[in-house]
Amino acid sequence: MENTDTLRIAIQKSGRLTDKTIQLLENIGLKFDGYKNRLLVKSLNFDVELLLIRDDDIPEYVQDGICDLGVVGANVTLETAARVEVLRDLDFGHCRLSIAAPVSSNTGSAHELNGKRIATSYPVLTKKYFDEIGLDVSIIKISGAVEITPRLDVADAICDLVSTGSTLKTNGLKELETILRSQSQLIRTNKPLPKHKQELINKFLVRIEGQQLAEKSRYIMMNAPKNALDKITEIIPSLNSPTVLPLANPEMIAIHTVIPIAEFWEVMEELKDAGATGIVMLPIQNMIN
Ligand code: PRT
Ligand code: ZN
Repeated sequence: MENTDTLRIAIQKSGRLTDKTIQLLENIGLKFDGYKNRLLVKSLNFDVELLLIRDDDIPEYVQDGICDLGVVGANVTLETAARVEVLRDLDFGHCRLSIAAPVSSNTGSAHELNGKRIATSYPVLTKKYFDEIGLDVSIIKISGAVEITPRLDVADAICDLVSTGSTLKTNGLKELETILRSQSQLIRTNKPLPKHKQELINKFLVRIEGQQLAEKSRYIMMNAPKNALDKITEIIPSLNSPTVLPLANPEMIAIHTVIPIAEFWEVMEELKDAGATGIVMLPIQNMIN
């Protein structure tokens, strides 16, 4: 497939990353008209098209310049050893690649696995890890249901993706070592791109940054006695100076500001103690600093 003048983004066709990826693209203003059962989807409002493929193929498509950008887990990019540029971590699809062994085997550490059979869908990263710790293991490449291989006596231990850990538990396995922490990333081809494509990429990066900042922030509003303003301003870890508005009661004011969500819960009690009432917290759609 030849690349054209249209900026082409490779995304996962159907899997864990698909919905979040499409949501991200829509949040940064790209409009599309249906994705189901389609390989190539053109944007309705930008010179952009999506190529919907298996996630395993994304890094190589981007490396080879068939696609200009891709959204894929770092685990896949690193396993395929594709030469691409990572533009941004996207803060979804978080997981870890871990070594696990049957609880019943009494293995306490990955260092005890010398000479053992390790089943995995990630042979490159698994081998690299065992080489680094100087162990000689035999790696068995399995494309799915890696977690059942010890029970079938196909392997002594596994190296697989974990998020909640419940799959390991259900299969009587315990995590011994995390060899990689992963999340979805926006990757770009290393091939030179025409100016109009690079400009579009720059525009999307600014929007993604705004989107990520917005997701981590909240707009908060509160009422307070006028004389509490200094105290409240001190408490608020505001990104900017807060907005202060008069209220019908001349002794009272309204204070509006944007703060990181994590800090909101820490300061809420302090705000109340300083005299703030009617504290309202709102989500933010997007934010450009
Ligand atoms: O068909 P295609 O090849 O495109 O998809 P796929 O089946 O290879 O991948 P998919 O859709 O399962 O996952 C896509 C990406 O999501 C992965 O490459 C990771 O970057 C990311 N991701 C995040 C995960 C998980 N979390 C995850 N939990 N990928 C897989 N899992 C598996 C895990 O291995 C376990 O078997 O989900 C199971 C449940 O995990 P626990 O720990 O929550 O029980
Ligand atoms: Zn896959």
